[in-house]
Amino acid sequence: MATSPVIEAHRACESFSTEEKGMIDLLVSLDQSHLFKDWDPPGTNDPLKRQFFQQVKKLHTSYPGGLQRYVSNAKTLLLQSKNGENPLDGWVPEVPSGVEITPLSPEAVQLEREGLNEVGRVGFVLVAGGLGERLGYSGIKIELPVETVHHTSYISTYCHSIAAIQERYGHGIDLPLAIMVSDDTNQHTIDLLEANNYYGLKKSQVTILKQEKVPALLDNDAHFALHAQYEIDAKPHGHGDVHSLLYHSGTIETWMGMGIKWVYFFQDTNGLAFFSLPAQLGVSVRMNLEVNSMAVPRVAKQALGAIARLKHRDGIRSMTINVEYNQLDPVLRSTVSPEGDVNVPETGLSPFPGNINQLLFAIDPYHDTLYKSHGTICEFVNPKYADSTRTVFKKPTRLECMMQDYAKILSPTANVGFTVAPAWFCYSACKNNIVDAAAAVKSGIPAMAAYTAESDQYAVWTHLLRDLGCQVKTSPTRVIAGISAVPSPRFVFHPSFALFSSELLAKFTNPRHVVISETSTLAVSGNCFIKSLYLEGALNLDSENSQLVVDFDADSASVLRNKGHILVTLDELESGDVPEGIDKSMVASYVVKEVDRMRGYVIFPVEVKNLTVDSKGESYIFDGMSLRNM
Ligand code: UGB
Repeated sequence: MATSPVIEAHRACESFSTEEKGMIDLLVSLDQSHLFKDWDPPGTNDPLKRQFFQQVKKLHTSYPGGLQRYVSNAKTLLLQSKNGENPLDGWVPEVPSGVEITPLSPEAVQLEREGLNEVGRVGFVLVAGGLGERLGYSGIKIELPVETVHHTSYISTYCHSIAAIQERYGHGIDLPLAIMVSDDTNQHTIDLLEANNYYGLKKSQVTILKQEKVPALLDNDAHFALHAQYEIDAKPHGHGDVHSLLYHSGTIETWMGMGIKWVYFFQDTNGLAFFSLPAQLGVSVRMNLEVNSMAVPRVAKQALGAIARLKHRDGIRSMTINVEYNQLDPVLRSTVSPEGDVNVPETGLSPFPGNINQLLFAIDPYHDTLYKSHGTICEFVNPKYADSTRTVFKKPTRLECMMQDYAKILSPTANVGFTVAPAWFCYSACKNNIVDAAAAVKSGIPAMAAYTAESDQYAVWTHLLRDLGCQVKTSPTRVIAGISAVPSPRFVFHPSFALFSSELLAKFTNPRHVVISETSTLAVSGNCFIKSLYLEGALNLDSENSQLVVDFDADSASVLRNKGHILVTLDELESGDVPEGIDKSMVASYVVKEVDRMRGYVIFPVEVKNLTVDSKGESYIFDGMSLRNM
């Protein structure tokens, strides 16, 4: 008679500790005996068996309520999914009303001004545990370059922005940054921070919170999947883990003790994440919001969660929350709109704005809610079924949770709102690989790719400088690998120079005397001021301490002209048929990297004027092509 895998497992581990053997019993009690099939006899592969028990212990202790709770939650949610139950059943979506911001309008300027009084009391939370499967990058996403003139990474942009906020708007508080990582990103993130001296922050300002994974599920009975014989297949549980980590680590309590008043959540690859923060803060202050989500106009079916007002059929309950894009269409069809999520003809946009997961919470109510809920956020499951009876999965699934679903655990009286701004001002993430992005564009959906993210990073300054009165010309839209964007001019402004729109006025002191051609690149870092400048090429200004004033003699007809940067597509690079002005040998010796393949081009610095002022405290005027002491 064949012995059961469980008895075999106990035999296979006869010399193991009571705790390890207890893990066998735990798994058996949860109907997971299949995990012990074909275990080797005692003495064979014992280290692997021990690793297995360590993994089970970690999965058990890191999930609130342990694996019993995980399996029980999974069975409930899988049954609801099998039965086709709509989690939004009983709720009717309505177009929500939030505060719309037109950047640089008098109202937006006023909101930004009010927000700047508060921005020095913000604690920052970067969720960076995701692997970015849609993007398909081999490293961690926060190391990716936001732009490829100086190759500034996302993490560098974020940390230097926080350092700049602290320096310019601080109240003597070392502004804290919590980074949520996962096993996939933890070590790499720490190595990156260490190697770069925490990008202008003190090590003590940065808290790393590691989210743990959850078991992948094979079927509706919540049987765990194996990755290898002695290893459970474990998958990320979603960015919603951030709330329980902030609670259990005591981070929010510590931040309150430091005088922090706001908590700002943002994602790993949005280089525009800080532009709208002051105005968003201004809205929160004015409307006394405990939760304020940043949103952008959204094309119907775009893979952005939609902000909607849901009213329950009971006539009593209502809430303003994020409805994931895959849920919005069905709930609309089954309630108020048989066509589902469609664009309004006049605007070409869905009436439901897109959530960009830049969430601003007032810290006091957040702390109170965390205290009550321990940061546990409602979960969901999204199995892809392989059969019509909805019993076989195409691949193992798992329970997940989302940080924006925090709004669902608030009381109905909580003051929750949102702020909408155009995407050029606050959102251009790098989420999709180049092939999927091109396919999205064909369907009229924004690419959200490396090329568009980089171009939008430059374009935000074009918008702001033009509004100031500078003459900034733009290159025509260019299609590269099926994705269209405006690649230049390129502005690479370090946060030490300028961060928010309202800061530009003091930096460009005579905007009518600033003329930038469509192919130019202007990179500025530190204590620089631009009085007048006629640029047709590339200029790099850098002054750490002393004041560098660029004052082109407006009467002279001279222009700072050089070959600047030249964009070469990978097709041009491969064929050798490169644009005029670039030395073929420079291109021929270039080794194409992964970040180049992600965007479909390389930007070559062919001729760049560099003006770097040392830290001797001298001031310079840049006059035409010469540099002289004041
Ligand atoms: N992340 C983690 O830190 N841990 C995880 O387990 C998973 C992710 P995605 P998603 O703004 O475009 C969200 O995968 O979840 C981090 C919203 O749900 O890029 O598909 C990860 O590192 C959706 O409503 O996005 O979609 C990254 O920083 C929509 O608005 C962040 O979480 C969409 O974002 C987001 O992860 C969007």
